[in-house]
Amino acid sequence: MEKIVITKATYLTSAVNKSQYPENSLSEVAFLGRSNVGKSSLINSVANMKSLARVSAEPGKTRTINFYEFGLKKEEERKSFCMVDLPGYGYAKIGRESRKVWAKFTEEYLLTQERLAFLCLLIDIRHDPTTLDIGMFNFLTEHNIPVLIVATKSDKLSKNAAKKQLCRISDILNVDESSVLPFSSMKKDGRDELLTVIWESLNQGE
Ligand SMILES: Nc1nc2c(ncn2[C@@H]2O[C@H](COP(=O)(O)OP(=O)(O)OP(=O)(O)O)[C@@H](O)[C@H]2O)c(=O)[nH]1
Ligand SMILES: [Mg+2]
Repeated sequence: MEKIVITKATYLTSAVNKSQYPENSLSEVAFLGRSNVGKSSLINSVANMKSLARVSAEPGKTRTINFYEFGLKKEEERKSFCMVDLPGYGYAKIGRESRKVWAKFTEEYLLTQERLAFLCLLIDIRHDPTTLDIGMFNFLTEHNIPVLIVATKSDKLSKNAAKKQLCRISDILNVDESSVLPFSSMKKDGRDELLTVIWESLNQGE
């Protein structure tokens, strides 16, 4: 099958409320998950860029909703869309007030953005989904937001251990094993698969 290539990857804008969202009509794919799970790294690895999105070993790096415009090409067809990096949740060290504010603007995004094609919920492949992850997953499905589970940092486990843990993650979230995509930003595992899912989710001619 013909590969999907990236023709464009640029930072658009950051927002903490709806009035600051970019003024375009592009479909969006959003990334949500615990702080430090690898959301910003995933965006960089898809873009083939080192620091399009800021990455940090310290959790709590991304504190606004960040929008990135991507162009894709497959054979002679082109599509464009936005990747949306949402602030991580579950980071204990940030104050309760900031946590509330982040939760509020993330929720506003999730509940009002009509152009959201689907959302990737990221889970560290080394760990079982936490209560927060499960709560988030239930929230998304209750609101009919299409979700793809992405199991990040797959390079940190052996093939066998990864397979076992993918099973556990899908069991705990009660989804089909095929709907959990293993991903490594370091090794770029899962990158082509994710691009295919994104491509299929976008309308033609966009
Ligand atoms: N080995 C490995 N490390 C990764 C991978 N993805 C991310 N990391 C590391 O995990 C840490 C956190 O990555 P980020 O991409 O900043 O995580 P984030 O989810 O955006 O975090 P917040 O912005 O704080 O919510 C960094 O030290 C990354 O280098 C991966 O696929 N493999
Ligand atoms: Mg981040």
